[in-house]
Amino acid sequence: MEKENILKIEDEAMSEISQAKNPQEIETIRVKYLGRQGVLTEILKSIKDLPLEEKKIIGPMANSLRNELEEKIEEQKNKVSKKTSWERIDITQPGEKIRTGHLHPLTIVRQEIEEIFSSMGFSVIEGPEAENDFYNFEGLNMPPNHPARDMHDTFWLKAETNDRRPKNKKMLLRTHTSPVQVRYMEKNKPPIRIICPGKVFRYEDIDAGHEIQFHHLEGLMVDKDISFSNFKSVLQSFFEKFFSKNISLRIRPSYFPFVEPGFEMDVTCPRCYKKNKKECPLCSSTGWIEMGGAGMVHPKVFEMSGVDSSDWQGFAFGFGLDRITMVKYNIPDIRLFYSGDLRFIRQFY
Ligand code: FA5
Repeated sequence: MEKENILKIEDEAMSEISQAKNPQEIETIRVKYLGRQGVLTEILKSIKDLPLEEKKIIGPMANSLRNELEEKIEEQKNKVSKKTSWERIDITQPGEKIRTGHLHPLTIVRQEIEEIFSSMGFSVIEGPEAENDFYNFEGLNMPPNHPARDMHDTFWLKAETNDRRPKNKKMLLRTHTSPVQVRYMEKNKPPIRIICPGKVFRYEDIDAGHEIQFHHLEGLMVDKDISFSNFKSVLQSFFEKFFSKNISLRIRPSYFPFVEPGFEMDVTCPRCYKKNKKECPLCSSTGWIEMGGAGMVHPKVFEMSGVDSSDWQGFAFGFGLDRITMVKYNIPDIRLFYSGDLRFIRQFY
């Protein structure tokens, strides 16, 4: 009889405890079963009066039920108690690193270049990305149907410009940052020392070295008696500071309609400089990397921008910002810059 009674108490007590919703309800149940006059306490008290055979069975059963109920009560108390979040924090655990935002590698390099040129007296000037035909082509000595336009695979826009000069009224996404020199010379008299960084667009096949949207950095210096040696000296100083090592600059003759003479600039490959050139994937083992174009400003460009070329001379240059960043950090593929892949971006903290 006592045995069935204990099993019944066990069923009821366990079910009541697991349904209790707050510490007060749990306490009421505890008192009901385990309090001084609790149901189980009364049974425990009466064990001493039982016959020996029954004592042997009921004693351990009642004692073990008391332990079980105490455990179950503790468990339920933890479940329903509303601990604040800081009470649940294990302060012995190592902290989690908080990630902060940071600059994109192209922005880091752009700022670095701007600082170097600023230290040489150049100002940073920006221009519009949606340009008209005059500034992107005509004003740079590329009238309509000029064959050099073929070198720039152009994204034409549907909009038309209201600028009265271009014979071709169409607008386009600028294919280089050279239009900014024309805009600047129209409004500012020499002497001029500017750099013009920014996005440019070309309708080209995309591969490891080419994108349809990339960045150029243009430079223009106009003053009295400016010669090719000034150009070479400014660029040589820039490349040495930028790559923080002894870099040689190589100038090759080339053609751009807005300069005369025109050049192409190469720098010694920073990866295999003074090492074994045979195994360098960056410069295809030539030891030189093409950085961009340059030249002495064409008298026609001066004329169209309102600058008297008999008084003033100047040089201009333009290189790929993406390209120079790839060389500096040994980045094998231009597409990584625009991939949004955090594993790549996070290397530039
Ligand atoms: C020009 O765009 C001239 N405006 C540069 C210039 C300025 C010459 C002033 C003379 C005086 P070019 O088309 O070569 O030049 O482009 C310059 C650089 O941009 C190239 O040397 C290369 O480094 C980079 N470049 C060209 N096309 C791409 C492309 N699709 N993706 C990434 N970089 C490119």
